[in-house]
Amino acid sequence: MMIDLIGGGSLGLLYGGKLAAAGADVRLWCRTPEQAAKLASRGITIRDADGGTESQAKAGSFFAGPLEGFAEAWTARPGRWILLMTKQKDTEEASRMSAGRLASGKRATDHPPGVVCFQNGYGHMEKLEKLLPGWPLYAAVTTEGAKRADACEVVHAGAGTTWLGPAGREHARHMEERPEELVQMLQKAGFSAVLANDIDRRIYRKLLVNSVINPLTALWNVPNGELLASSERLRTMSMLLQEALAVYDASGIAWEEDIWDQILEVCRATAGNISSMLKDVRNGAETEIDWINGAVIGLANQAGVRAPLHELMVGLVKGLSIREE
Ligand code: KPL
Repeated sequence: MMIDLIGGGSLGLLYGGKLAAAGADVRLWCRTPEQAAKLASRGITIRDADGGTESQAKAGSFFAGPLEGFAEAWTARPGRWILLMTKQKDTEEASRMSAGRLASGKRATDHPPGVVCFQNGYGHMEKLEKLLPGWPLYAAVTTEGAKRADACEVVHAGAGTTWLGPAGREHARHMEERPEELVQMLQKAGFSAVLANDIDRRIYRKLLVNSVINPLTALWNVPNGELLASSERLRTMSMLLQEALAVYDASGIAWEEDIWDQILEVCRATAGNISSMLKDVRNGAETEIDWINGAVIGLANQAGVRAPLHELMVGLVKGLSIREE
């Protein structure tokens, strides 16, 4: 099964490495030609949390190339699946760059490829639907923990589950892509992967978790578990959650009664971890705040209500990124 995987970050290396090691025909597209060259000569090493080798995709067992080459290579030899593992902004840019060529390539194939988005938050899928009209879009939610060590090496910090399911209004038109085969391939590669018919619900639930944990860990500069350290912190978290739940109610989006306990459980289970947003702030990288708390604000706007605390989070976290530069 040919899989084009876009993004040479922690998830791209983890999935690309394990899929290639399991025999999938992987093409890994990364932002810089330098990383692509290193991957082509060194392969991918996946380490376990103790530093041992969990698995390895040898050089030559997969293709690695710079993202500019993707659309041309895909048109010449279309793959079955495109897994998008870049940040939201890069995903939109890559899709915009490639959309025209991919669309002409798609017309030439019998089986339109499925596109799977692994990004946090909400909002990028709608943009993708517009850029790739009629493409079968999938969303994936994963709890895999991975940390990139260098261009070719990733630490698999914690095994999780990957849920994958059809998303987007256009989806029903194409069912030929057989997502169960991709799920089986992921399972063969050692992932706990599940085909979900309720992926929207999972995305909305993850949005609640991320919209509370991520900005606050970034602002307070603490690992996830430290959010539980004082009643003031818990109160701030609860206020953010209540505001998001009111937005969901106004938007007709269902939420689970025990969502507060779920958020506390994520803090406990990932107590020593640095959230992705804090990591970005510390690295001086652009954060996902527009797709997380910004997504809550977007839903509020659509429903004609306000979400001032989430607006405050966006303003403060963006201020943080600027200060770090
Ligand atoms: O998804 C996460 C993130 O950091 O983006 C959580 C669940 C908060 C774990 O760190």
